[in-house]
Amino acid sequence: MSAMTPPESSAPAKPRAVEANFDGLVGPTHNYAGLAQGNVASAKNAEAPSNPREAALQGLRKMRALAAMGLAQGVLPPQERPHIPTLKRLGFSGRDADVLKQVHRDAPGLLAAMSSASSMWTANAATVSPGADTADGRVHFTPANLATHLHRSIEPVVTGRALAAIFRDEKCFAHHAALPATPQMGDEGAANHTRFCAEHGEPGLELFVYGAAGEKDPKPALHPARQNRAAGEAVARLHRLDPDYVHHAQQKPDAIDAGVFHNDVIAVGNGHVLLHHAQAFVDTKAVRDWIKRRLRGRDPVFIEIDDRELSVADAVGSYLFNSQLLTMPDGTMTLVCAHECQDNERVWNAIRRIVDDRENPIAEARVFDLRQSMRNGGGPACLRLRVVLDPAQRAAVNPKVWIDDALASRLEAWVNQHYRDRLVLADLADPQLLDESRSALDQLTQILGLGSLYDFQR
Ligand code: SUG
Repeated sequence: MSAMTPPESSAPAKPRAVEANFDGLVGPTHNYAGLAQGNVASAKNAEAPSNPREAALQGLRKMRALAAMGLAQGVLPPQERPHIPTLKRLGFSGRDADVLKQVHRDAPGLLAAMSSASSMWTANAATVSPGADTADGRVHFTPANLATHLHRSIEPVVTGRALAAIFRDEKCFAHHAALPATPQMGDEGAANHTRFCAEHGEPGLELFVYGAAGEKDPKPALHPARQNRAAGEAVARLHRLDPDYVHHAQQKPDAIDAGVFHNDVIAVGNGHVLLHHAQAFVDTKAVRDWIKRRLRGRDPVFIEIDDRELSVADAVGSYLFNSQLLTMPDGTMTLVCAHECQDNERVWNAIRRIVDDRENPIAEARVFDLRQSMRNGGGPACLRLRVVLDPAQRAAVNPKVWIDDALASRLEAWVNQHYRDRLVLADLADPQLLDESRSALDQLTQILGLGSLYDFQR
């Protein structure tokens, strides 16, 4: 051994890959329009007044807290709403104020759809596969086409631009176009995609959950199945995943009818842990057997909650399974839940049971007030996109989007300066709201170093 070689004990620990969470910043037009079919909270709160300022601040408090817990926390920008270019594509014309006046008069439903702040739910922004799983070692991104809902189907173009502006380096990141937006190819992104692994940087398994596939498969009777099997299959191909480590599982149609419009409303996985309700999958045994067979380097831990402990209605009302399950720097896991979990005694008892059980690594639950988003059916896990990054990839991310106390404070001040604290549907026709939103977003692209992201800037 040469004198230059340090003894093994003093060798620096190998820098590790981390899972970063990129939360969607709530946009200035956050409102309750009842647009989402099969989403119980969206229907229940339709036409209630919203508070965009509080919504954005609630989201920022969660981001700030997770960064303070030692986690890699990023932010994704909201989109430009109302979206005048789409309204023009739909035949409205004239100056922006004229367009708003006409659409408000002739097609108020279209105005609401073009004004939704739904891009805040970044679990639906894209599907992301870490470099440890892809054939070329790059992190792959496919924006979701969100084909089943008009208000969401207009997100992927700007989502793709935002992801490309943040994950710029082609040596580290591969960006795909959204899949064709057809009824056979509905793709809702990471909300129906779960990765299992021994450590975040190790090769993992990717589980794609779908609501609809072939003619012969059972279908929900009341609500749309928003994710198609063919979409998951296409994403797995695009991301160059090893088919041996990919599994496609069907969601229970009855659960979709009971308000489980995405898999992340009834199951959450992280590392070697899967926490799920008994009603999540058509074939739970097949999912578990596949994970047991394929997971490398660790035995999986399954935490199942059955109907006796919690009904699907309790799961949908509390969003327990939409908690974020996060690996802490010390290796234990923390469940980041919505306040609604604490409000329901049965749910809170289930969480206490999970945290007290030494057989699983979940050691703590943290509760956040995200009520503004929850009233539209968006919980903690809906608000974030997970991106596993090795040290070189992490260093290649646009540095201005990482949340620390300074950026959180800067964004809070920005929200307080630009956002209204009350919005009803009639306000969406106010040209002043459009101007306010554009000047806010113009400033935001500078704060986050995103260049000319929005149509109004191009
Ligand atoms: O697509 N709500 C969203 C909520 C998305 C939640 N995401 C995940 N589970 N990952 C949706 O249903 C409601 C908008 C309104 O009604 O105004 C809405 O789009």
